[in-house]
Amino acid sequence: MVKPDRFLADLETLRGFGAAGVGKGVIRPAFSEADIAARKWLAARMEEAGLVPHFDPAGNLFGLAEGRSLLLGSHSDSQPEGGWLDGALGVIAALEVARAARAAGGPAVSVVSFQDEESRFGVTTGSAIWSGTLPLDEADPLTDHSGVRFAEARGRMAALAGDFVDPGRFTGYIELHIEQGPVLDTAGERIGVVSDIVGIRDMRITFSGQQNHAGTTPMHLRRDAFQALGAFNAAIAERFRNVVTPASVWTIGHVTLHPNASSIVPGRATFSMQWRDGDTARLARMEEIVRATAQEIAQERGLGLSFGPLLGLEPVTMDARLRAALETGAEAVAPGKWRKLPSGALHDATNVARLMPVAMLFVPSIGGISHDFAEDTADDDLVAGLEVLARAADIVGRG
Ligand code: HGY
Ligand code: MN
Ligand code: MN
Ligand code: MN
Repeated sequence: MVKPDRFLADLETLRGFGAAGVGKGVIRPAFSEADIAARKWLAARMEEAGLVPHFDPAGNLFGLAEGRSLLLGSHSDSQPEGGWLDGALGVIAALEVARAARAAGGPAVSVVSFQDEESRFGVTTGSAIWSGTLPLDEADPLTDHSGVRFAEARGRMAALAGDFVDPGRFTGYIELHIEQGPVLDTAGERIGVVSDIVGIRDMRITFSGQQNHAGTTPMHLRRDAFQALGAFNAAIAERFRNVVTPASVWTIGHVTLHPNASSIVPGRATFSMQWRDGDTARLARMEEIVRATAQEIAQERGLGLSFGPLLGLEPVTMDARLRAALETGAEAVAPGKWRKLPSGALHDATNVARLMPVAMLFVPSIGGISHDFAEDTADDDLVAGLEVLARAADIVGRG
């Protein structure tokens, strides 16, 4: 049997690595001191649970059961201003289910905490590398927003790293995660069984204009990189209108102006352009609009334009057998208080789906808040998620 108190205590301990001191928030980006310390603690907890801890070259941490096993897990790195449960919940729940499975004499469960799911460098970098979506030699030159290269960051864990784990030792993958949206919380439901996960495209775009004096440069003579960004943002919203659906989303979340001074006309604007949708064709259509609009605006305004590497993942559908096990568990633990729903957030399961059958389940996020220090979930919903995961693992393992 799973032990909710031990599970909640481990969750609280993990929160202490990179605790932000605001709400229950954490600051535990991939390969940060807090992240590496947390992974070392997780490795020790895995060993205590009778699993063999194993780091791979991408910084992913596995807790390996003997022989073939079901893989449960998520990620333990966080966004720059992260919630305490995003990823951490799935890793700690996996550890608790692995302990219970071992105590019950099987079926065997292994555990994983993927690295850089929060995409400080690539897009869900650690599981993308492990699954072959992103070759390590293509990941190494990727930089974070401050210019640190992935190769340098992963070098901080090189002494711990062994080979990549053979995916063939796992029969499937199930990930417990917070919903990170408003659906379950608004409906007063406790469990979400995921049907599919959206696809994503993410790229950096740079407009290069003319840095100049903010007082003496007449407006009609300016080649202002921020004005180009503003025009781009308005234009894509207009041009997406007859392409997107209410489920389509796009975000300009990171902007660097150069030189970023109030009395200087910005000479350069580099920004992240990210869009998500459940349909690959629509993602491609949105890309055409992004590129064409940026080119038009650069041309009209006499600015330079460059596109960074386009990173992306396709939409994936969850495995029917694993999903059915989750539905059985959900009906047992939260009868009438669960639903099937798509995931608008990206998860490591998207990459693992290239290697084996995958499925996901959600617990509610209070107020639908995530990627924010205020992210939280009621303890009894966290425990309900743990119990559904344990039941599903047992059904699948005995299948
Ligand atoms: O952005 C995402 O969907 C994920 O939480 N990293
Ligand atoms: Mn996550
Ligand atoms: Mn996240
Ligand atoms: Mn995620």
